[in-house]
Amino acid sequence: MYKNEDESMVGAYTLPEVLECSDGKIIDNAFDWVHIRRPEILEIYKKTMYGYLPVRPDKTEFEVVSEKNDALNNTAVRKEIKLTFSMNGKTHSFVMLLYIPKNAVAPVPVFVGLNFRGNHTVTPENDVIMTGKTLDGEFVESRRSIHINRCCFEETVKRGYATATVCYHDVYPDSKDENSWRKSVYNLFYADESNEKFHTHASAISAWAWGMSRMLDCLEGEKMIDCSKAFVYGLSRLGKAALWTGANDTRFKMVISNESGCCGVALLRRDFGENVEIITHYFPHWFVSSFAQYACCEAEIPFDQHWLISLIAPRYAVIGSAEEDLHADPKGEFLSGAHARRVYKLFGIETYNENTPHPVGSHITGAVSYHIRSGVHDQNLADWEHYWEIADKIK
Ligand code: GTR
Repeated sequence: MYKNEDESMVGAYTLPEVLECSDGKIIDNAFDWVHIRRPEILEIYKKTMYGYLPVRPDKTEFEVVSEKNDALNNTAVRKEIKLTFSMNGKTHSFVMLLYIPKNAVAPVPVFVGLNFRGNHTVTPENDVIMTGKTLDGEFVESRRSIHINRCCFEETVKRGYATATVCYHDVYPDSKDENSWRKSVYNLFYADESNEKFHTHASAISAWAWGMSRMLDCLEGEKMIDCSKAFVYGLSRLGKAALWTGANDTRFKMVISNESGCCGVALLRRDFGENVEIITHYFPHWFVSSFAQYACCEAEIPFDQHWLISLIAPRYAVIGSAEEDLHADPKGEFLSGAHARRVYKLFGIETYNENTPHPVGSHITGAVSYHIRSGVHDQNLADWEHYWEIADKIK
């Protein structure tokens, strides 16, 4: 499959107009943006790309399955909470791992994110419950703590934030296997329709977004957490999910895309890195099936990804790239943030533009922020330094 990673081969492209409504009206104020254009764009994304999120279930229960008051070297209160959803005579549940700073004297902001390989893989603690569906035999004890750098829980807590995570497979197993959606949260809401029919209107990314909103529902019941300062984050495919969560759920005050790349924050029309043909071939279940029609013809997509950042306005959108992560198109990620600026301007907020310098290692701050660190595709301390810096301004 074709993939370009040569900047000199990137041709000219025209971005679709974010402020122009489908009836031709040009939006010039925040009220019309919020009430006319924003809902229109959200609907276009649901129909064309990410599908429709499930609704809230009839019944939700939160059960604390473990609690420890001296977690993370006595710096945190740790809870493992089982979230169980019931609807149409069926149930679905997953376990959330939560750390709250032990010395907090008032409710603290919270980071909310999914993890790839189980809650036990992102914590240094050896008594955290192993989570994650056994997709390929990888959910084993030997993988404990392999990804602690991705979440940096100890440092997050030290800086005065709570932090919560769930394994994404427990919300929707990440596989194009046709039974996956039946093992996902969508199973609660649909009668047994064919895989083909299901994917005309739903996707794994929407399920993951739904899961992060349900995590926030649960956190709203924690008296030491200030949910008016909830920050959703994610790496790569989970960054795509974090963006979609923030677009739908305006309770999240900050939305962090860590190297979300193609169909995340990167501009689709810039022919660089992963493209629609590649992503819909390997991961068709991330999108509604009709999105694959745009393989090799990105210019025909009715939107581009600066529209997705615009859906976050006027809240904080945080974009992180890595220099060597060409697959995710760091420049396309930067430009997407820059092109969202006219929507932020409707709210009287100035954000960075295409010409703002952003050398490797630098941080652009503001309501739309950007950083690019050296190194490869990952989420680590250098990324978190930037996220905490923005979060500290909100705190
Ligand atoms: C890749 C995929 C990317 C990105 C990545 C990840 O294989 O092509 O879009 O999502 O997986 O999630 O690590």
